[in-house]
Amino acid sequence: MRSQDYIDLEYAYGAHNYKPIPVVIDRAERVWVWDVEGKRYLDMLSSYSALNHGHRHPRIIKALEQQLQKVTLTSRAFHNSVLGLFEEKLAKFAGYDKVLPMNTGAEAVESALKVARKWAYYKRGIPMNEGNIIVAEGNFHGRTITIVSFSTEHQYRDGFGPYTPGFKIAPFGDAKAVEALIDERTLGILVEPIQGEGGVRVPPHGYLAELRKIATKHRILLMFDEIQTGLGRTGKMFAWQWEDAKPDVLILGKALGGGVYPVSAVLTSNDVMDVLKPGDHGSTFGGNPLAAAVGIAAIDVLVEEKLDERAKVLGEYFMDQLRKIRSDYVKQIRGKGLLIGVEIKKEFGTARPFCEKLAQLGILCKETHEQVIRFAPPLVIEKDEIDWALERIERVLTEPIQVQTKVAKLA
Ligand code: IF1
Repeated sequence: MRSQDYIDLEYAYGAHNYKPIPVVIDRAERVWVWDVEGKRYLDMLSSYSALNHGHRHPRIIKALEQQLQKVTLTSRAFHNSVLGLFEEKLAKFAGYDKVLPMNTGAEAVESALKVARKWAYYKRGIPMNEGNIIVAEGNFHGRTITIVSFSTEHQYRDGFGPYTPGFKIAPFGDAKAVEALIDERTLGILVEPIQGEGGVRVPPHGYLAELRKIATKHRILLMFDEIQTGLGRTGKMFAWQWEDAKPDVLILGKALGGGVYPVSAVLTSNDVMDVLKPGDHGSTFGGNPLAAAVGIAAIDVLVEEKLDERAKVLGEYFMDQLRKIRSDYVKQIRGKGLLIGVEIKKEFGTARPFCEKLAQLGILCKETHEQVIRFAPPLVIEKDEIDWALERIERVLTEPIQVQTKVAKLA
């Protein structure tokens, strides 16, 4: 079968909820992937930052293979011989008392919202079922009905109502606007330290620290969704460390599974997590032995290979080199560590054609919010591989491009 055959099958039998770049990946190793025709590509999306360790990291594969020979799934009806080890490692690594192990990012966000609400009603004296949480305009926290209920992106909400109440929207990056929205029923603030899907939007320095002060002052929970920014991606193990703004609730996912398995978690204090009593919350796969084994290896590799430091040094280099490219198309280059966005001026159409051209030259990346090319390679990338990419990126950003405006939405 050829690439097109696989594409046709997905079109014939799969939901059309994505418009993928027409590349059919068949094999992957570290930062490289090969399509079914054997063409090689440099992965600069990392499955939206779930592949910080690169594809099939040997230590993570080894941990997975060893656990596969023992036990894969037990449910939480019983204990297993890996979960406690993972929870201890993760809690100490991130600096929290307790871990709530889940699977996908959206599940972890939903779980954090439940724990925060329960804490508000049972420990903070907010009237039962009356609490509200302040979120940011341009947020992305997943695709469940509650989460899209507070999305500001029309397409993510359209047709999925009625919506879950109890959320207020503040402009991203403006701490004073957040404080102005706090009322006697506000129980928390939920933001991404950097908005990934929002277009790699980095808030003004001091925003996170300001939110930390405001949450402390009003005795409400500061919750950071670090599903995309966490685990080394921005040049620190956690993006909050850029401002020393440690949240009350930290939400992790994606790379916590080492690029081989869905692993997510909510981390917080005993005081907050203790509101959960047996039976209050759960998940068939949450905290399963395979997830725990992979999670342990993912943390070990992050620490021992200093992936956060690599992201900082290589990200600064990558961004500096990108800024040296003289391109009429580029409006702004922004980001932190190896989470980088190249914004294309609207008069030159959307970022999509640039991503398609980059794919033809062997680079896999994806547009976000129409105008932004997102570069987020695995944190194990080497400098010479970034140089290999820069040559091609410079070509695409300086050669004539077929201007493609936003495709008219179906009526
Ligand atoms: C899609 C976006 C990225 C996330 C943050 C929670 C989740 C995500 C900060 C939910 C997931 C993924 C989802 C995927 C594409 C991708 C994405 F474009 F959608 F927004 F990365 F920016 N918090 N992001 O980034 O985690 O349930 O997916 O495990 O839905 O298209 P999940």
